[in-house]
Amino acid sequence: MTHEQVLFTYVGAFVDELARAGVRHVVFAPGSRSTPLAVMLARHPDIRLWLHLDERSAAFFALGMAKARREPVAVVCSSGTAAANFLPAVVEARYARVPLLLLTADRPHELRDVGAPQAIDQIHLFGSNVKWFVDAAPPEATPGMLRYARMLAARAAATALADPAGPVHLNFPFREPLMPLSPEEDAPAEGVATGITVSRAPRVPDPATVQALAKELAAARRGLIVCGPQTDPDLGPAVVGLARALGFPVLADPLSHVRCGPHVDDVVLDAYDAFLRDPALVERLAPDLVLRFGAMPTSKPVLLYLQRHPAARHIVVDGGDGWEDPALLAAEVVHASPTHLCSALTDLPLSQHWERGAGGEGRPTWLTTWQQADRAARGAIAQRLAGMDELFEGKVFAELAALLPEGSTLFAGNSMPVRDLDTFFPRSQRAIRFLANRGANGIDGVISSALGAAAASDGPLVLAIGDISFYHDMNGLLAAKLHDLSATIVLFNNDGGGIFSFLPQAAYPEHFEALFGTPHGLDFRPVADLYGAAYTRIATWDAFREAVAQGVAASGLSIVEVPTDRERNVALHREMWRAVSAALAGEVPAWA
Ligand SMILES: Cc1ncc(C[n+]2csc(CCOP(=O)(O)OP(=O)(O)O)c2C)c(N)n1
Ligand SMILES: [Mg+2]
Repeated sequence: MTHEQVLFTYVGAFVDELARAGVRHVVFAPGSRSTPLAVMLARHPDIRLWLHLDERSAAFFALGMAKARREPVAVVCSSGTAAANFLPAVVEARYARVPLLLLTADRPHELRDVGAPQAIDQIHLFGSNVKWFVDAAPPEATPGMLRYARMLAARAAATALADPAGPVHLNFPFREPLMPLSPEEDAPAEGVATGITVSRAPRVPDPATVQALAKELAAARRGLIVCGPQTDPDLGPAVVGLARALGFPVLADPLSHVRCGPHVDDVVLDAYDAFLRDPALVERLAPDLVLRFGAMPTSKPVLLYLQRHPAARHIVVDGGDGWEDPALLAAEVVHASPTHLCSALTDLPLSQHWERGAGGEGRPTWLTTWQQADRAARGAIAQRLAGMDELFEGKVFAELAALLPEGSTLFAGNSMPVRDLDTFFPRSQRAIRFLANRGANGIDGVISSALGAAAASDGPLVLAIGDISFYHDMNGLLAAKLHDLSATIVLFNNDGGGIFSFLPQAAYPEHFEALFGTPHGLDFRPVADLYGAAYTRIATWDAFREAVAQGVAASGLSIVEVPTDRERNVALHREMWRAVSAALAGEVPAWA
């Protein structure tokens, strides 16, 4: 065999096994060293290649796709700083548990650390942020080495998916010449047809664990379920079934996939971020047991509330062997699939305990108190928003709740959008999916992640993003133009970092604008022109509704700019919380 035949046969076996392992989408940033991977991926009938020109955006685009599809998505690049640009997305994938495959091309061993061009140390480039790193063996086309190439692909995909999911890095040393062969020149495919199957099963809890937990839950009088960011769409129905059986309220972060969908009923609470700011209520709602699923919720008041009641028995359920307990409150960690655990518990006769035995002040009162607080808070917010003509960032999410059709995805940027989503988007039986980059909470790569999710979604996608986050990833907009993607971007333009006005830093005006507020004065309209997007800067709510409805219905990219003022935004939020407190004082009964 010629050098090229060896190279392309080896890479062909790897790519074919990648497809067999379920990798359907690969994002690709151009370069010479990655030619064998690029050519063999482009040739594979079951793989779709998505070109992106900027590696940082490419990796975030792949992350968004992998997040939305809940399957491994690969991203390919050349050697050198190209590979280094993957790092921010790798970090996010690590902490958000996203199965991302990093395929980097490298110089062969003899050209490392000897001053060769575009050669950097790519060994363990992403450090402890990846679940598995392999510096692949140089290509050979013996049957044994072709089986090795297949093993790499099968194992990389399986490792990325294994709970907790995360990124895997394969580094490929390729020796020149790298010119592709035409398919007719391919070497005979020796050993290429034999694939590897990796079986994967959720961690089904054993009956003894379920029984022991059922006993604890049945004994609790003031139990609470907290659902934070996680991606299993089946958790919603399972957790609501359990909450019903137990008479426990469910605090449902939008990113838990529990807040919206046909499973939703009145045990699902959505206004906790507002009513748990009320100190009297935080005291009154003392739990004796907390059952947590997913990551810690975005809401700071929820975290403070949980920390205020450390005596409650905290049980954290994790489907892998992760440890989601930033408040260090867990008394028990259950490593079992949350959905399976909820179903197994619900199958037991849990509710009999409290319905018959708990007495006059049993769980129904506890649940009702939470529900009343939730209703009062949501009512106060809705009332205040209804009469509001001025543009307020929080109101955008209440408007989107009414505007978004069934099957939509709402991607929320970090900083204020993800928080306002939590506070202002009410629960609903409509299937709306919420996504965000909450692994590492970066304001980078958000546009690319959202467009990756758009490329992987059937329904419409709306991205709600702040101006600095938008600026950070303007390069990401190119994906929409290159791949004819449809998305609507709601751009909150408060000319700077609005979140900092909520923080103690705001009390030091002499440095505040220069160090935290950071106004940039950018007009984003020409950016829309550059990337061929429709652009509307709205001034009224009617204009907002019209622009979003149009964006959602149209194909292509639409940007809807909502101009707001940072200081006024804080004042309006505080007014909202005061209105909630006033409503609570009138409506929630005292409960011993
Ligand atoms: C990559 C990265 N750099 C910096 C930060 C720190 N940071 C958090 S929020 C924020 C400002 C975000 O401003 P914008 O996107 O306009 O949202 P707003 O605060 O106005 O809602 C910054 C700089 C971060 N989270 N990630
Ligand atoms: Mg801003």
